[in-house]
Amino acid sequence: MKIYFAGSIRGGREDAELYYQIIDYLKNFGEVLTEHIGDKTLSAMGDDGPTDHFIHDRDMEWLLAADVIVAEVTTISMGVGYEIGRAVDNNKPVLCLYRPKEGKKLSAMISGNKKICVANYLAFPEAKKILDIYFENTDI
Ligand code: 6IA
Repeated sequence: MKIYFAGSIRGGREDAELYYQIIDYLKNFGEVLTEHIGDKTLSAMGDDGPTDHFIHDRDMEWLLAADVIVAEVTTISMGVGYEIGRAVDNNKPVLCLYRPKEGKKLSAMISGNKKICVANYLAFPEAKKILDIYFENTDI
């Protein structure tokens, strides 16, 4: 199974360590196409390499090749929101992992979309359980 993991880059890298852990765990279920999202050396500038056109086209190719999209959506990221929208448009199953915070609410465009599965959690151990249940019960 091909898994596209989406997480904030230019939206902020404060959860980079968590992305790394989730990606590592996702490898139990299939091939993760986007391992670089968990690269702790990657800064919020996220442009230390290819051009933006290259990044967009390559990521879209991976997204369209993926069987499932798993997104960590706590850190607000325009790119992650865009990827989720494109995934839904292309009938890909989408699981969003979200850590609720006092005074913050997930975008209604994500939580209000019936085609998107949103799971709230507090920390990585709980995210692992969510992934176990999701991949056990989802017919992908
Ligand atoms: O708006 P954001 O930058 O936060 O969007 C993050 C999302 O867009 C991620 O889920 C990625 O799939 C995608 N994305 C944005 N920038 C990059 C990127 N930058 N590389 C790969 N995917 C990206 C260059 C880093 C590279 C040199 C390792």
